[in-house]
Amino acid sequence: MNGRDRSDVGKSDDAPPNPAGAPVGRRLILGLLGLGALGTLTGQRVQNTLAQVIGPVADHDPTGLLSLIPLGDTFRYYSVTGSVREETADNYRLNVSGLVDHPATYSIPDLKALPQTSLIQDFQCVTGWHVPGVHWVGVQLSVLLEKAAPAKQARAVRFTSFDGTYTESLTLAEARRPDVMVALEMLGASVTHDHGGPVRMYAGSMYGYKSTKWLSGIELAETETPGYWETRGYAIDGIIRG
Ligand SMILES: Nc1nc2c(c(=O)[nH]1)N[C@H]1C(S)=C(S)[C@@H](COP(=O)(O)O)O[C@H]1N2
Ligand SMILES: [Mo]
Repeated sequence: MNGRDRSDVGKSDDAPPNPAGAPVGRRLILGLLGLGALGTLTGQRVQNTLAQVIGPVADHDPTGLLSLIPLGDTFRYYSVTGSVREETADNYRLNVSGLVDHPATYSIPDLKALPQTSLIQDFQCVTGWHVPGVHWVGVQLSVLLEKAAPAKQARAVRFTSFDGTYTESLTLAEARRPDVMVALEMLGASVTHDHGGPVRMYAGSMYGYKSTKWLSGIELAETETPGYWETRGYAIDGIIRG
């Protein structure tokens, strides 16, 4: 990585006083290169939390540029794969399997026939950007779990993506939180392809990497399996604290 480690976090400018006066431009650039600049832009609290939870900073924005570019409170597009096939509302299917009494396959109309939950809640990526007050509509994961009837030994829920690569997990207890949903709508419309549509996870109260896009499978298991980013250093517990 680019010299950012825990020891850099939170220091906005650790250069010693220079009586001759360092050129402002150089000092500014040095500051921006340090992660401290992110702390200034997004709040020390976020920065500290990030340092505790993640340690080395967010590799899905290795240059830090996506977060630093002042795009305002908007989503940044992320995919760990080059291109993802388009699933239409007609051919989309979601499989619920694993340690359950009632495995099932849901089409979009099947999901829409279930009770819909509407939620207004923030989205927060570990790289620093966040979108306040996003409107989400979908089916609470707890509703699907109830229908699936998890076996006694089931303690975790694993998610797969039809991008063929991304995976995630939640504990069964996390999966049952009321703000964890299989989202069909976000930002006032059907979830777009770029946002992981037609169906993505929204794991509220957790960092964005827990919210699997292009959701294809939900599998009950005895244990969590470290997901794509978790095998690359992220905490398996993605709950936002502080
Ligand atoms: N399949 C898949 N899901 C994913 C990701 C990804 O790369 N692939 N990135 C995660 C991360 S780190 C974030 S912050 C959000 C980004 O959602 P967005 O692309 O709608 O902004 O999706 C999460 N889910
Ligand atoms: Mo993220």
